[in-house]
Amino acid sequence: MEPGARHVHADEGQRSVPITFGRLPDAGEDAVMDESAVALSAEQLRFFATFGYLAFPGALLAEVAGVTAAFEEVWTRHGGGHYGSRHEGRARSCIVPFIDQHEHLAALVDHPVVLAIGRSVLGDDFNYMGSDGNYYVGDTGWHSDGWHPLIRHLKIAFYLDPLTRDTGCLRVIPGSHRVGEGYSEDLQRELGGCRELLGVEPQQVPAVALEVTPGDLVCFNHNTKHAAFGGGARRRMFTINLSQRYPDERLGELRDYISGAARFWIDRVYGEAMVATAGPERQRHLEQVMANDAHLAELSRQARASMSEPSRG
Ligand SMILES: O=C(O)CCC(=O)C(=O)O
Repeated sequence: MEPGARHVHADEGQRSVPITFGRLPDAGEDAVMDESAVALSAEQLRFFATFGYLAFPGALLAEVAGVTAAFEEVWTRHGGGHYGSRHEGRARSCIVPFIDQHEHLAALVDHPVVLAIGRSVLGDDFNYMGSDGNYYVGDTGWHSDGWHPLIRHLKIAFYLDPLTRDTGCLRVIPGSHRVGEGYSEDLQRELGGCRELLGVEPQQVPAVALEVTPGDLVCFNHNTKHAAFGGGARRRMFTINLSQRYPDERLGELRDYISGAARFWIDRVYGEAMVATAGPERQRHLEQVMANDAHLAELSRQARASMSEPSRG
């Protein structure tokens, strides 16, 4: 196996077939990059349920060059930084939606690894919930991306530069995603004031540092506490957010979630390339959000009237 590549076992009838992410299988090899056969192992699913994150070293190795070129192309088309201005390295620049802007990046929603994560953790009918592209600057403090007691949301993060614990890699606090449990509720209350309440600097909070090289994927539950410390002024990263499909009686919660996107001044959740290039499988992961984002345009109009620029995150 190539360095960085990783075997994931998928159930194929009675057999458990190792699927190698990160490179195409050799001729005659058992493992075929047939997305319908790829799934996470039972151990990976249990790890994710228990600790709230998973790492996939080398899962996108074969895609790094194309993905990086497309990432830079989207930024160039947007003036190089936030909201059409240059990236000056003083504050995070952010584009939302991101992968939606480029056919090649939009196709990541159809990638076997992304489908495997989505289907295994969230169900075959999971929702694609949008994406951001970033030039991060410096530290990101501890936070959760949501605090969802019932509907599972996850983020897949693609970092395009090598990062270590002290140069801006993602850190996660294992088990912090478990809403309603004493440990995670304590963290929810205490992390914001960790100096006064816990007597430690944010970068000293016990956590796992998910060091990466390009081609690695990291994935975490939105509830999981995460942060990054020591990053430079142009840390390249983009995300894919996925969720369970919302049951009909909770569609109001889905619309509330979608309302949050108004701060990015967007009228629809998805960008043009994402929708225009969607085949039947991708459409399945777009349809629920597309049927529930009609209110976003008016909220974005209001946001444009009250904000000086779209949100940086
Ligand atoms: O890489 C980082 O600085 C943090 C990423 C993050 O907080 C996020 O995507 O929610």
